[in-house]
Amino acid sequence: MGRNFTRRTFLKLSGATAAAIAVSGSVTKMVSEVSAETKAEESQFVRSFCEMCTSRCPIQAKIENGKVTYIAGNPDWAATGGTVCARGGAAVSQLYDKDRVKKPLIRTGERGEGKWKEVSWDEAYSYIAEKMQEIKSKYGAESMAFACRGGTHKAYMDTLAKAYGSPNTFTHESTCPIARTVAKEVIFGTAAVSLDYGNAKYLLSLGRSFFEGINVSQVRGVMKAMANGGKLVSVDPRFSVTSAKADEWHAIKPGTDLALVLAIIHVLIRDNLYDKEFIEKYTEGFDAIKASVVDTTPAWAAQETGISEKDIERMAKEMAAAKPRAIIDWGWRTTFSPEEFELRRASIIANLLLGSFEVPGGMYLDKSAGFINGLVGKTVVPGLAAPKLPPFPKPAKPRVDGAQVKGQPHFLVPASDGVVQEVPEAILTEKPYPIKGWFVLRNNPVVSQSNTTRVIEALKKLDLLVVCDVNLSDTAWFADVVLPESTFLERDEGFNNAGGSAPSYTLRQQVVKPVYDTKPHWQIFKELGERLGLGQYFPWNNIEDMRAIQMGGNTELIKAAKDKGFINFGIKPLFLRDKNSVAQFVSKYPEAVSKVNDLGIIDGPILNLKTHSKKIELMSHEVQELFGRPVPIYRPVKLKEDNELYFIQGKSAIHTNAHTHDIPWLYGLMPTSRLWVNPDTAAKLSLRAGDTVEVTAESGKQKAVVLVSKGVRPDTVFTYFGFGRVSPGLKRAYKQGVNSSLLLPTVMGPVCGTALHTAGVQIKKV
Ligand SMILES: Nc1nc2c(c(=O)[nH]1)N[C@H]1C(S)=C(S)[C@@H](COP(=O)(O)OP(=O)(O)OC[C@H]3O[C@@H](n4cnc5c(=O)[nH]c(N)nc54)[C@H](O)[C@@H]3O)O[C@H]1N2
Ligand SMILES: Nc1nc2c(c(=O)[nH]1)N[C@H]1C(S)=C(S)[C@@H](COP(=O)(O)OP(=O)(O)OC[C@H]3O[C@@H](n4cnc5c(=O)[nH]c(N)nc54)[C@H](O)[C@@H]3O)O[C@H]1N2
Ligand code: SF4
Ligand SMILES: [Mo]
Repeated sequence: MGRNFTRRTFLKLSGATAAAIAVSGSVTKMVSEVSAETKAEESQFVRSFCEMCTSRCPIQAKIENGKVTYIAGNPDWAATGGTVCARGGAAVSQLYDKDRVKKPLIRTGERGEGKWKEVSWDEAYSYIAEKMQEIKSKYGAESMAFACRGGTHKAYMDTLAKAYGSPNTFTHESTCPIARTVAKEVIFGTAAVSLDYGNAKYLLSLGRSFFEGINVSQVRGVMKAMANGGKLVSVDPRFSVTSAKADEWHAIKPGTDLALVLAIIHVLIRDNLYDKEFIEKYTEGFDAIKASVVDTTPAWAAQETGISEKDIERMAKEMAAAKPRAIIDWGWRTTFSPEEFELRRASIIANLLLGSFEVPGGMYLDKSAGFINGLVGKTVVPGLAAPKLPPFPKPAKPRVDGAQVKGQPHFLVPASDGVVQEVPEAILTEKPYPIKGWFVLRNNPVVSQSNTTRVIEALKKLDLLVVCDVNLSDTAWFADVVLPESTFLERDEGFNNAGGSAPSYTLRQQVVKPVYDTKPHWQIFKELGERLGLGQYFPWNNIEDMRAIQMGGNTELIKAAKDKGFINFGIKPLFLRDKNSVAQFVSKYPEAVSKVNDLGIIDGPILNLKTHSKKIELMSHEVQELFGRPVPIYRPVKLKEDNELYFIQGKSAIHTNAHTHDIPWLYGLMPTSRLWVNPDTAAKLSLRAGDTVEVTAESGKQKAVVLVSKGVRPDTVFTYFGFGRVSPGLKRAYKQGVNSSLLLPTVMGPVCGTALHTAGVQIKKV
């Protein structure tokens, strides 16, 4: 499983020299080349992929004397260049943290009192199974909800939920990117569309915080584009690290980005700067868009956004000059204003007007195994197979949030994600029916959902709360049972689909044996399933069985993945409308030549999308029918009262969401957060840097220490997300900094159920 590495070679490279040089990707590459050549007795590097955030970068972990001592990027993974971010490197500190949950816990005191007894796994399973059966017989299986953040664990969780009989499975997506997901589905008939940053000539970020909301491959893509002369424009109410690195920073008024995008579309159409040929051939609904932007002039948008008319005109023209390699980023966390859906679809429409689709430096359809096999006409890349399972029982009731339920407001939200904020609502209101039990894994809704106080109130009403986490998270603090999962460095897993512009699979491998009495999620779900009499839905014995199922028994591929940490199939990034990349693809797979048209491109798939018209839909009949919104229209939203300040948040480069703040190394680097206040605002309120203020919103109050900075608009305050933790079990992070979620109301945007992370607040010195 590990990379072979002799003790002698290792010693040669260890010590100060290796420590000094090992940070660079090229050196880790050198190390791995040495190791690959050397047949030896000892494994020193194990390849896997990181789980310190959702980017899941391929890594290699160095082991010395049975302990992990260092995490580097997988040197063979081109997109990250063998690098990791600070959080990835700090996985070691999470692994050996003495404050982790070491054994399953059952609550002995009142909920939230912090009184627990350590129990065996057997006792924990019995307790959970008994309560789950009780909930099923008293209220029906649908009264049990299951939530995780998406990932490799989701399939196991969903299997347990469906086998048990509940339709209510959730991810955290409605608190994150659901608006762009639904926008893509409406326009392309699929959400599997990505952006090629590396080849972009013009990149407009509407609060996409590349250098703090990190995905290492994307960061490197943006850096490559900039190094090649590409322009980066940051539109953000605060001076983020991305704003600092950008060619331009525009401190937009929060919640008005849609006006900017509609003005850009206006200019592109008004001045005939759009890609007419592309629009005519591949899209539907241009006339409706054209009619809708007649009045969205730069002069109008300037009043809404605070960005000057001249700058907006110039931006649109510069984008047109850079087309098709120009991108308005569709965002990652898409939760600023209630009109997120419209903002994200307008951004995609602007990109389409620029012809920025299936070309380098533009948007592209993900090239999955199925996609590639379809082009070639036979299987050249294996898809990830799933175990054959008996049919699931039909749930007695539809989903509690109405996702994909006809006639319900969340009809367009994928049922595989749902609208997770509806869980606390259903617990509290018992509408449309009560939720009585909640199984939460790798998700911390007490901090990551809005209105912490209300979420806690809901948790207190549950008959059963099971939390599977690596530490005593804010949600775990209120649980009946805490199941400690082995950290990602301690667990083997099946394959993870890591494809984008070409198919690839990464493999998670156990780097060291669990330090404490913990288990991997797949084992937890299987064992709990068996305890519930649902063993037939987990028809495999161990993870090797699962890997074999996924790879259709291809042992060679499994071996290759274990050695390398991933498998790809030697396919270079494929952009269907780019002659060179198509030629390259056809030289590898000559069978695909029949798909190439007279222009030397492959456009069959673009003309055969899963939309109603089979084309790209600029105007949506479906959204028209359901919501009376055929095209994006600017609807001004009131996010604050006159005497309030906009309250916005963002990711810090050092921490992940509601996860890492208690991890010793990362806590050491950034133990707390401050509230950014503009000097003019500070002067008005007689505030100085370091003062403590009370921040008041409709849903609660928080104390915050002020940072006076011109890096935020005078009408806005900013803080990094994930601080102010409420679990005393997080001994370091507890109550450090601002819990932004406590200040946010539970508001859902129309069309896609996205959460809202902007609120109006008042601040006063205390
Ligand atoms: N280091 C690190 N990396 C991460 C994460 C992490 O927690 N830490 N989390 C990962 C996850 S889950 C995600 S979703 C991504 C998030 O990646 P992004 O979505 O890029 O990052 P955020 O910081 O959430 O983005 C918010 C930015 O938008 C600005 N903003 C707020 N309101 C507005 C507005 O109305 N208009 C505009 N234009 N800007 C606004 C904020 O000031 C902030 O800079 O990062 C991922 N990577
Ligand atoms: N106010 C406000 N709220 C926000 C945001 C914001 O900017 N402002 N951002 C939103 C965004 S973009 C997102 S994505 C969500 C994220 O919020 P969540 O979906 O809750 O995800 P995380 O915070 O990444 O991690 C959740 C939990 O996973 C645990 N965990 C970590 N590794 C493992 C593991 O290997 N196994 C198990 N079982 N558990 C593990 C962590 O300890 C943590 O308790 O928050 C959203 N909420
Ligand atoms: S971006 Fe950082 S924390 Fe996230 S997976 Fe990659 S290395 Fe790990
Ligand atoms: Mo997110």
